[in-house]
Amino acid sequence: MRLSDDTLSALPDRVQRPGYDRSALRPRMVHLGVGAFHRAHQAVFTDEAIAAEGGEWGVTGISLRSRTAEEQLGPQDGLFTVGTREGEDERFRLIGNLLGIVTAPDAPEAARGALADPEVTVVTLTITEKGYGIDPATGALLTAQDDIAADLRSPRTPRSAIGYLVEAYRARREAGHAPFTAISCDNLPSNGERLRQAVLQFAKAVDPDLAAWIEREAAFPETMVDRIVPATAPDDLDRAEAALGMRDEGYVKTEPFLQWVIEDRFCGPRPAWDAGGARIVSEVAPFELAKLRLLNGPHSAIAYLGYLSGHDFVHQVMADPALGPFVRDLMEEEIAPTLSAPDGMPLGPYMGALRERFENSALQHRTWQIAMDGSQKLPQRLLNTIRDRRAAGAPYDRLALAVAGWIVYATGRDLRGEEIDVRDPLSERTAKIGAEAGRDPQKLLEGFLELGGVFGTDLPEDEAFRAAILSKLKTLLESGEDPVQRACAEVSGGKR
Ligand code: NAI
Ligand code: CS2
Repeated sequence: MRLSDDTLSALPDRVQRPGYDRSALRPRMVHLGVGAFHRAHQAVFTDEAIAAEGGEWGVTGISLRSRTAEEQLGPQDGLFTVGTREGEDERFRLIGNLLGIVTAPDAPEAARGALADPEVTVVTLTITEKGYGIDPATGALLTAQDDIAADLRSPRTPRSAIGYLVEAYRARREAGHAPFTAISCDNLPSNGERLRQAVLQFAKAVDPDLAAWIEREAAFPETMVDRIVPATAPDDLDRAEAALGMRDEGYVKTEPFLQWVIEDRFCGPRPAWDAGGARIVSEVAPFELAKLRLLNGPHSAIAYLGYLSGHDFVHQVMADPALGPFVRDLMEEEIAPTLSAPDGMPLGPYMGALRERFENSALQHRTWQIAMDGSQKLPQRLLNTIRDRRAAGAPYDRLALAVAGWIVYATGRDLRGEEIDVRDPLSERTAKIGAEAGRDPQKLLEGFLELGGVFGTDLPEDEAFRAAILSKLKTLLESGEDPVQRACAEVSGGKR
């Protein structure tokens, strides 16, 4: 039996149901990229908002790439469950606001129609960092990238996220309708501004008047989004099936923690997300910076150093006698001093809570998953923090070790010479650098520092930065037992 409107009544009582009448919803929002994160985050807040304050806030999901989401959710009438895990305990809730899924490459007209619908006043996005088609170091639109270049040539039949948004603005303006509020929920630095700039840069290239209209009328709020949502594994689906008494191909697993901070900048109606637990504030930057640096920075360090140490899961890295304390010190000594505490979020308790979240063994969060797309993540997670440390004349050995960990990982060969399945838009290039440099730390450094989209122009010119990364690469690549442990001991200066 598969979850759907017809089988819904057979779900066990312990599954929390939507607190509203699903049949009263209409498509008032579009979401681009209905992956794991959207289902366990924005979808939950929207369900809470509808239950608290009503509204017809149904969502049409659009997949810009694969059919996966449609295959998972289409036969289920858009229904799916979210499993919240801690210890042995798992709580299930059913989400009711997803009304349908469109796979854009199969049905481009339906995707364009959904975005042009004047009833739709909000578009949210979780398309991964690389989905924006921007340079990770500067935020500039990559006009030569395949999808973006194709869309600039034929903007009426787009295939990229930015192309779809601009075409929707064009259609709405031409029909005399208002634009929607576009909300990036990806872990980009200043995600609202990055999305706005990418849209404006694209629109200026195709129609400057349209760009001026978007700039005047549309809104791109900044957001800080947080909930750890690991990719669903096949045995997660089996386990959920055993608990639910039916198959839910759209099931996602997550942690209890949930946070959404949204800038109060909307150009039309929106769900009462604040009544659903989100914070709507005038300035998101301090929240976003604290989250990207203290959660995602250490997460990436855990991913690269943990993977190279032979750990499959985040909680194993946290239990490692060298890496656990390394992560604590990285947060407390090198990252926190670059931040000011956001309103109501003192950094000490925040860091303690983050470590506990990383220790949640029920999540089974793979280091390999977090290691993906490092070229798109490094600037906001680690390198900008290094820039602040260096400007303050403060040491950054642990941050440098994490960066060196990425460099080794991105070559596609681990410390024993075994192949790594690297998923990254730059993987071909980084593998080539790795192949040419071999195990020579200096050559590796030189090759990687040429990646301007990652390191910018300032860091490669900084002798102290080069020396810091080089020394960590040397330690990692030296022969002998357990180089990651040795490197952690080196940067801890004997501190435990
Ligand atoms: P996922 O792999 O389950 O889903 C990714 C979605 O992005 C899919 O719908 C995919 O089709 C789409 N996508 C990938 N490349 C694209 C491209 N080039 N253009 C357009 N769409 C593209 O991943 P998940 O877990 O949903 O995460 C997605 C993003 O959400 C992350 O990259 C991150 O920015 C953000 N996020 C994720 C969290 C998590 O713990 N999973 C928590 C906080 C933020
Ligand atoms: C992770 C994030 O996959 C990754 O890169 O660091 O997706 C992380 O789980 C979220 O940002 C938590 O909110």
